[in-house]
Amino acid sequence: MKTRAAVAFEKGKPLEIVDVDLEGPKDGEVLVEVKATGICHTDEFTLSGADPEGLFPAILGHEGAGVVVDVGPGVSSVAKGDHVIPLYTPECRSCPSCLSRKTNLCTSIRATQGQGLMPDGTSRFSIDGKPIHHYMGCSTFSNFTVLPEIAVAKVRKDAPFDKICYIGCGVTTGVGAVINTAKVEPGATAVVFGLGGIGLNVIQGLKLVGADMIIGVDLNNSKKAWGERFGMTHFVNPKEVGGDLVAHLVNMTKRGADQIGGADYTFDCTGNVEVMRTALECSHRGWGQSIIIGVAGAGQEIKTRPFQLVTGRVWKGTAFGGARGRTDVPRIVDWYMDGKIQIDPMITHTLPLADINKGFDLMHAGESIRSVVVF
Ligand code: NAD
Ligand code: 022
Ligand code: ZN
Repeated sequence: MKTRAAVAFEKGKPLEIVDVDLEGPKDGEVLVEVKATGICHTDEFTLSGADPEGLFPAILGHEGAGVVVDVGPGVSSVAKGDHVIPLYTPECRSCPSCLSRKTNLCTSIRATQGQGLMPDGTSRFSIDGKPIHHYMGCSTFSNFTVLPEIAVAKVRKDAPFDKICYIGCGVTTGVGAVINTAKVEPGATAVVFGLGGIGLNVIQGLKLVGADMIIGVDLNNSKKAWGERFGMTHFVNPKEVGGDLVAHLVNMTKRGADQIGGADYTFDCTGNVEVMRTALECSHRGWGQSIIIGVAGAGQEIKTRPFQLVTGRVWKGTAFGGARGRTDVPRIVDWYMDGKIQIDPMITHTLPLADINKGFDLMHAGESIRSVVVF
């Protein structure tokens, strides 16, 4: 069949909207009509050429929602007509990682996914017989895409595609980092660095679990109102802090008889390695946990003095909020439909596929929290 898609032919060039050939689903695969897709930083990172593992030509996009329109042989967990969210972190429930219960990083199709291919080692997309790479196993910048059955989460049918697509990355990453990775408890103190599409979801996750003090840190003062909307209790602009940012944050979080200070949990949502150090060091002596969510540029390194860890601080990282997609994503859709979490206000722009490059421009300019393409 043919599908309309935004193709990344070369690094650093705008996407081109063209008709692409798409082969039907093979064993264990499903054909999905993508109804909406968010535009996320990783798409831009890959398109720019900064991602050393980026492959071209490719159909980018990893934050989608749509409807199953066909299934290949052997597919049993979803059927035609089901509403699904593609998963860049699949959940096979049978690989050593899934069985370990210690990680969400399923390994069953990892190698081929990283090569931009389906699990059988081939691509379903082509133009004039030349293959086009898949991207993060999703390729949601296409009206139709093929996915492994283990890489879709079946969700309720009354949820709007143009909102729940954001659960395919940003919402689950932010809320999941709080619930699955940090396991924040009610009454906790937290600092969130970077109040973009991820940090705001960390904030609403913290509010959801009943954190007491939620400090947001951003260089951009316009983010104060954004943070407050989702539960932030205090805002800090590092440019307006005279002196040391760590000392300032530790001072703000002083509690109890010993007045030591430091947050129970801190989150990096910037991808900046200096910020990651600050985030670790402003967490509480003895038990503070700092969660790295931001993806740093290729070759970047983090550092701190070992004393920071010897005195009990913990550095952790998280991919897709530690979520097991097929199990956890449908629950997050329910939370949204039940009004427990917000999505609508974070979707600042909605565009047709033809304007997808404008969505990248808005992200560049810092004018959007999330842009969503509706097919
Ligand atoms: P964004 O650009 O919308 O937001 C980043 C925010 O950080 C902006 O508000 C910016 O003003 C602020 N900022 C930048 N430098 C800062 C500094 N030095 N101090 C304080 N604030 C600063 O980005 P986003 O969509 O929220 O994504 C954030 C990061 O999360 C990216 O690196 C992205 O790749 C990553 N991410 C990771 C995962 C995962 O699974 N680990 C998933 C999705 C996104
Ligand atoms: C999504 N991300 C950033 C913005 N939107 C993002 C990027 C990378 C990861 C997670 C989220 C990530 C963390 C750890 C890994 N990845 C490796 C997982 C593994 O090796 O099992 C990651 C993922 C997918 C791909 C590359 C890296 C890919 O499909 N190319 C989950
Ligand atoms: Zn993303």
